[in-house]
Amino acid sequence: MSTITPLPVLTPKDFASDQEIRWCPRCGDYSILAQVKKILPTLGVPREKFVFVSGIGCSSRFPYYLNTYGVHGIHGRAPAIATGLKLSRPDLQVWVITGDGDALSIGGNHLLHAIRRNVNLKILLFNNQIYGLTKGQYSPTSPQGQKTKSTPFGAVDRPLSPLSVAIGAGATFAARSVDVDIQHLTMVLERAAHHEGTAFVEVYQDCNVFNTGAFEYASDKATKNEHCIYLEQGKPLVFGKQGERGVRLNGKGLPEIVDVASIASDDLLFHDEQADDPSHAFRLAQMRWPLSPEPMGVFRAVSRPTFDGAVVQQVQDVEAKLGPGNLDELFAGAETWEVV
Ligand SMILES: Cc1ncc(C[n+]2csc(CCOP(=O)(O)OP(=O)(O)O)c2C)c(N)n1
Ligand code: SF4
Repeated sequence: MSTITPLPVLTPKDFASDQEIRWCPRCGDYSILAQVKKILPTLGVPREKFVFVSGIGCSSRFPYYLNTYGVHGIHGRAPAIATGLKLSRPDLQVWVITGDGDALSIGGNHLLHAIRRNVNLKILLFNNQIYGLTKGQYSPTSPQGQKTKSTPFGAVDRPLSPLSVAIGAGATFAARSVDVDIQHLTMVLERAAHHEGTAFVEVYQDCNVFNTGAFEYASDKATKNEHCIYLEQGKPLVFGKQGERGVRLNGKGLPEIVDVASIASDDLLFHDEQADDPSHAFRLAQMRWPLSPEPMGVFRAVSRPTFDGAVVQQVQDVEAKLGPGNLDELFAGAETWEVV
């Protein structure tokens, strides 16, 4: 007779490490860490199966502060390191923590390919629209005109939208939340944690030292409903204190703002995160404050085969047909040469 030993019941405290936290007081990173610690014990995954992989930046110090396995990696390379880890140890739940500079400047290439391949990773991009660790240079998400240490007269180039990049690369899960919007962030993190494939989450994060207040429009409880559309599957896109304003598509297929009372409710744009075609999600990702109300929540959640699943399957199929491979034979095989 076999006995099943139940997993110990863990709490957020069990996921706190003994490391001294080096973020500035009131940095938005604290709130994100607290919400991640809150959801980890609820996932039914043994603590030793979690790995947090990061690059370089303030946000990338995250793995030190969790009592899980972790890798503080190389600048921009966290998605590549995490891909290798997930391929060699499919039993692990692998999270990537990155910043807007880490993921989209030096790491743009690596981020794209992890998403394109649909590697089973949860990628959290802390977007503070600035390089925090190196003391306030502009980043690929800094708005045009922003004055920073490296753009003293204002940034002249146009910023990237992380969600547009992710959806353009074929993200099977793409979402956005805000560091201090605790309930919303918790919901988004839980959804990401349960997604099979790359779950890409942009978290607006206040760098209160070098770019404070950048996301006040989305974090101020009193006014955020007037600036943000909280996406719900199958529901119309509405916003405003009482949901009195909404979005519909005009004759050119572009979103326009309408008074909900003035049109038939069927004419509003309805959210479909499961749409096979990514156009709807991409259109939402293009809606950015202050030009338009900004969507928050899950933009896209579709099911596709994962890269790691496909590779593991391929190895099994080939081994079943040809037997296990032999690395020594491969290295000493006919197709080698000597450099003299
Ligand atoms: C190869 C290399 N190039 C540049 C740097 C300098 N550097 C460290 S962190 C960073 C940017 C971090 O910005 P972001 O990812 O937005 O993180 P934050 O500190 O804002 O959380 C840069 C350019 C580095 N450490 N290594
Ligand atoms: S510099 Fe900014 S991002 Fe870095 S720890 Fe301080 S407040 Fe946070």
